[in-house]
Amino acid sequence: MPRKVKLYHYQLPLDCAMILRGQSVSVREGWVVELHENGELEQSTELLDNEGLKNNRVIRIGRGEIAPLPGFSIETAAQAKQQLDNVIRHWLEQGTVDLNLYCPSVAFGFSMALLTLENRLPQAIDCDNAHNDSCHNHFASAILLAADRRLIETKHTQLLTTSLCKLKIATQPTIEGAIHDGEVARQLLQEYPQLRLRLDANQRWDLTGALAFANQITPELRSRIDFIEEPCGAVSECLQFSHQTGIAIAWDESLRDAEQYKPKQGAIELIRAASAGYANLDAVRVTAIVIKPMLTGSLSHCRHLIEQAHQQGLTVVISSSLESSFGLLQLAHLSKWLTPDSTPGLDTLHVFKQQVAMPYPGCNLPLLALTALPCRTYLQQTVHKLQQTVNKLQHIDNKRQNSHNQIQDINTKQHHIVEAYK
Ligand code: OSB
Ligand code: MG
Repeated sequence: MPRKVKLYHYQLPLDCAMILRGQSVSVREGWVVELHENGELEQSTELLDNEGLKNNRVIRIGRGEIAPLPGFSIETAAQAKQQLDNVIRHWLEQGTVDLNLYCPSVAFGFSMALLTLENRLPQAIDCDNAHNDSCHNHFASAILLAADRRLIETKHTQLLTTSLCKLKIATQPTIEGAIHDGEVARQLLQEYPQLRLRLDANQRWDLTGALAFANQITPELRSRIDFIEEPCGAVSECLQFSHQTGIAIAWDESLRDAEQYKPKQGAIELIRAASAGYANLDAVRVTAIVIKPMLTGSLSHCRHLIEQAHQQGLTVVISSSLESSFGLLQLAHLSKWLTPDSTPGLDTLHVFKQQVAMPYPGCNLPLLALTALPCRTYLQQTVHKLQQTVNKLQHIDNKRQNSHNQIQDINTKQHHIVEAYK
């Protein structure tokens, strides 16, 4: 059963440069891995247009995206690429891989490729018409807002009918910045009475800053804040913040920090502690976790965390790590499948100028086909070697045929000479 892999490389210029944890990023780099394998003839199998059916065999394909995010991923793009080469070679030779051995982006992207190869990603949302409204609803994501009044004004019409959005706060980690962001959050809640907010401070405040923010928001308005992600730099400060303000908090970075500190246990311990409560601090509410699969690891690892969180009664939000439209679409399907009651955080396509491989419903950016990307093909070594041997044999056979012809030539000439002397 020969296998083959294609690896597409993208480098997408961003609409404008972004500062990610102090790193300026103007080009988003990533890969789409495409696994090919011969399979049984099956109705639902995705077929390749011309190559799909060869000698009555079906070639199944599966795809996943690998895009470590600068400033957030523990691996660099170069490290991910090297691991990708390794995992691809291993899969070609063995047909199986142990994804625990690889960095999060490679483990996640490859696991999605394996999942779709097996046709096991439920496409609950069948969407032929990207502009169909009901379809668009299925892809609902929390609208992403920066705490900037002018930018928020441009979304006024959308905000009138939206029930949930995510406000990024703490871009200026000063007390003045915190007060400013608190005012913006308060105005949003006052102006749009149907709106609930998720807030995200990305660990940028200390407790004083976070409290200065909360002070701008009255207790009635606070009840429409679903949670604030990572208000402070330290877990203990986040807990203090919730204790003192009654505002619920959600873990995102802290889950990965805990995992780094205590592999295979740290994240689970933080999740379990959320519902067990904190003995010395009453009224602390940790109500949600955010999972960014690209930063977390294989699908089975993500699923394990999701199950644990659900068991503790926590909300799980699947969230973007600035994937291309292709990766975001897979995340939308994953969210519909694994966290059906929770709106994912996937409103990040606006940072791009193009989409890749698959258009995201409701997004009008031009589409870059996979075939337009630089691509490397990997073949199974055994097949490759066999092919080389066949080539060599053919070469020898050609030579034998040549010698045979020459001998025949000589024989013919000899015959002529003998005839001439008769
Ligand atoms: O801070 O959660 C973040 C995207 C890339 C890197 C970091 C973050 C994000 C998002 C994604 O905010 C959007 C979302 O979660 O709604
Ligand atoms: Mg965040």
